[in-house]
Amino acid sequence: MLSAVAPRVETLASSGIQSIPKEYVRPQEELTNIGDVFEEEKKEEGPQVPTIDLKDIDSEDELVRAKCRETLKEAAEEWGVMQLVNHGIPIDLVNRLKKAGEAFFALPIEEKEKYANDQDTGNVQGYGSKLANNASGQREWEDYFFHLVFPEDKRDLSIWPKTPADYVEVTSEYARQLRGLASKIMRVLSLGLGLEEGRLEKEVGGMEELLLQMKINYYPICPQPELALGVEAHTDVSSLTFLLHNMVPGLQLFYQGKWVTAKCVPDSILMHIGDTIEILSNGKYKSILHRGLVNKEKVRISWAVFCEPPKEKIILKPIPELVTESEPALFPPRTFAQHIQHKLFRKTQDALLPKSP
Ligand SMILES: O=C(O)CCC(=O)C(=O)O
Ligand SMILES: [Fe+2]
Repeated sequence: MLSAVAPRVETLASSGIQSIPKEYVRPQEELTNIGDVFEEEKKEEGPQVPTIDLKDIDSEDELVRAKCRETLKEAAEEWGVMQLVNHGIPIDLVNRLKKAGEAFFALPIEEKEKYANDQDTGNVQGYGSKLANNASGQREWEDYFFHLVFPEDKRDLSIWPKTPADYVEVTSEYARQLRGLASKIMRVLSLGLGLEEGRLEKEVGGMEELLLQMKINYYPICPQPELALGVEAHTDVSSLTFLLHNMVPGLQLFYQGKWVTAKCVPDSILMHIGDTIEILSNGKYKSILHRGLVNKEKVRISWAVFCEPPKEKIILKPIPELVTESEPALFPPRTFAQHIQHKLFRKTQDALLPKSP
């Protein structure tokens, strides 16, 4: 049995190694499609992640409003991911949030270790590095800080960073504002399915039960970025995920059989439709496969907020009104916890299957 204490990728990265340990090297099939992320980001040809302007989402003018909402709905159906601009969250607040996260990660590793989580005892909140999750021992090139940020009465402020001093205030305010944006988006997505505007919000637990979990992903510089991934390919299990980053490219989306690199759009928030809404919408809205590349020049940091339904209280399944004879339910009923288990199980099974030549 391997020790459960994961080494910090930051420690490895700053040790001056020229080649990365084999646990970080992706399998052969994957290595063929990992390119230089700066080159990839420059590419103008081919499909691009849609940018959705939310300026008119609540316009008094019915036609203007409808047009804005339609573009959001179409992007959710076609891509399941989009860059939101004019999202209503003050840019100054976003910048303060990023500064706070950067200041925390700028602390010496020993300081950050005081916040280390303990995955063995189920203490998932805090500073950590992902343990290898299958028999092959495969690892990702990142460290992270993970904690619940909303609803406020479910937070455990004792594990939040005490440095910088404004971390709690700024992160709390961002979470509050993001919770409002999530409601707004879910109203539009509900109407887009021909449902009452409050329906998706209710299906995922409403103000009391929908949990906002923040994960600050810290991707150190990597001496062999063509061999590693910051985050391996996955879909988010959340209802919605909101993502900020420090303007260093890395995120790729698997669209129409190809990896598309997300451009860095100033003052935007990238939003994913997660599995939860894909299931509720019976596949009408997509949860897109994505991954993160690393590079050898710049540290990348991203702030993901996963809006998650409660683990056990809600059974997720396609909303009955959306299931018809010609469009049967594409997903069996499962709790959120069961859904996560099911994905893990499938992944383990896949890892056990012999690889095709
Ligand atoms: O860092 C990124 O851009 C993506 C991170 C991600 O997909 C995740 O944390 O689920
Ligand atoms: Fe993700």
